[in-house]
This record gives sequence, C-alpha cells and structure tokens, in this order.
Amino acid sequence: MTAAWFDRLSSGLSRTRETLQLRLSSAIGRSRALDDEFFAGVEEALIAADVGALASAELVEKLRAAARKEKIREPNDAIAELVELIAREFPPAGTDPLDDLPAVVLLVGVNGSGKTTTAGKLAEEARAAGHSVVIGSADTYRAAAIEQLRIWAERSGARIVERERGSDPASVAFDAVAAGAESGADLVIVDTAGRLHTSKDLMEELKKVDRVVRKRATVPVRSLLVLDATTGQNAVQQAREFHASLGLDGIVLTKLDGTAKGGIVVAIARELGVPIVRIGVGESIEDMHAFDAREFAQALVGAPA
Ligand SMILES: Nc1nc2c(ncn2[C@@H]2O[C@H](COP(=O)(O)OP(=O)(O)OP(=O)(O)O)[C@@H](O)[C@H]2O)c(=O)[nH]1
Ligand SMILES: [Mg+2]
Repeated sequence: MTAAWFDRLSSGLSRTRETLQLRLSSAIGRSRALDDEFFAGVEEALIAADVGALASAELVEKLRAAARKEKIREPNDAIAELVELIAREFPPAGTDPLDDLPAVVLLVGVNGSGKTTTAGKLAEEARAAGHSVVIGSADTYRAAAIEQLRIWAERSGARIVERERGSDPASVAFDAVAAGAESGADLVIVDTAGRLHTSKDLMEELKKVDRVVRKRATVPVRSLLVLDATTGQNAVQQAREFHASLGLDGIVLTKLDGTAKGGIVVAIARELGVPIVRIGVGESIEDMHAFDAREFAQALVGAPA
C-alpha cells in the first residue's frame, strides 16, 4: 500500500476515526491505568463505531487478556494492541478474486448500494493492469442505469454488452459472458439491478442470472455483494440474506467515507467469514482499493490523541 493510498483511506475513514478517537481519548483521559473504566470506555467506543455489541465485548475481553499476558500498562500501548486484535477479526486474505483472472464477476446488492459505480471502478482497475474487460449491463429496469454504465465503460475503455430497457436481465448477462468467452476477455463484470418490487423478487431474479451465467461461463464465476456501509447494522442482515441465497465469494463495502460507523466492516467479516475484497471511500475512480485488514484497523483506530 502506498502512502498516498493510506492517506486516502485514512481521510475516507475520518468520520469513523473521529468518533472512535474521541471516545478512546476520553477513556484514556479518565484512566491513567488499564482499569475497568478504561476497558468499559474502549467497549463503548467500539459499539459507537458499529463494530457490534458482541464483537465489541469479545474484543475488549481479548484486549484484557493480551494486556495481562504482555504486561501492558499504558493505555496508549493497549490501543496499539487493539489495532492488532481488530486486524485479526478478519478472515485471512486468500487469493484476490478480482486478481485471479480470467473470471466472471457478478455484482449484486440492494438498490443504491454502489454496484454500478463499483463495476466502473473495477473495470478501470483491471484495464489499468492491462486486462481486457467486458461489462454486462444486466440492470434493464432503468434506462439511466444502462447510460450510467456506458459512461463508466467508455471512461475505462471496457467493452459493454447492453440491451434495450425491459430486456431479460439473465439473457443480457448470458450474452456478456458469451462475448467475454468468445473474445478471450480476462474479466467479465456483470452489473445487476437492485430495485425490484420485493426483496424476494430480487433474490429470485439474481438466482436466475447466477444460474445462467454459471452455465455459460468457461472461467470461474464469483459473486460479490456490494454493500453500503452507511446502512449500519442492517448491512449485516442484508449480507446474511445474500450469502444464504447466492453463496458469496466476497464483499465490496462502499461509502465508508460517508459514515462514522465504519466498524460495521468488522461486524460483517466476523459474521459471514466472507472476505472483504474492496472498499469504496468516495465516488471517483481512484476511491476504491483492495482491503488490507491491518491497514484498515490502523486507519480506523488511528493514533489516539
Ligand atoms: N461517497 C461515496 N459514494 C459512493 C460510493 N460508491 C458509490 N457511491 C455513490 O452512491 C450512489 C449510488 O451508486 P450506484 O453505483 O448507482 O448504486 P447501484 O447499486 O448501482 O444502484 P441501483 O442500480 O439503483 O441499484 C451514486 O451517487 C454513487 O456515486 C463510495 O464509495 N463513496
Ligand atoms: Mg446500478
């Protein structure tokens, strides 16, 4: 990770960090030693950042144990240990599903979570690395969605497969995968709709898209859930439902710049055991990056004042 990226990540997470730091500093200020009041303050800070009640309690228990074992006496040293403990909450990073190409990547998620933007950012990332990219526009409900994706495709130099509004999403997805296979594309990205009458309809449609894509694909297919971090604890429930229906290979967490509750990332990773593969900290093409648990934990907690 470059220093520039760390700065972007850091500033993207600034709202969460400010919340955490304020509370951690006040926990430190109140207690010169690692007493019960200090640990209660740390727990309260984690809960306020949406790490989740259970996860926060467990982290604090681990912190107490580590402090005893390693004879940590200074609150600031305990906070440094907390960064390590948070980093360990994430499943170990395996192969990056967006780097292990060729592949077909299916982007799913509820409306407005950032799927189309993520499709554009991923196309740009892959193109910049020298890969050939096909984007399939399987959100056929909104005319604006097709247009929005076309702009991203042009910007990144990816090929786009689209059909007129109202077409069957699964058949557009099929065509995109076929186009990718025929042209030997490294990466096929399928953007899907998030807005349907009910979440049951959405899940049924996505399952159909998933089935059709897997049937046609000659390369590995990976389903990525795009989740809006600003939805807080609801995001955990959404992630659970998508994982149960589709079997997720990874999560892209967007809009971390827009929330003071970035701790939700910890809650989701713990709950699902699905790796976080990218995070979004802004709307522009540079505002997406691979996820690194330690860097993330560091940017989240920062150095308490
Ligand atoms: N601040 C911020 N905004 C983001 C991020 N990712 C996406 N957005 C914004 O969120 C809004 C919705 O993004 P889309 O990519 O259109 O979301 P979608 O999931 O495709 O939405 P539907 O197609 O309606 O389901 C847009 O205004 C994006 O610019 C991010 O990481 N940070
Ligand atoms: Mg969209």
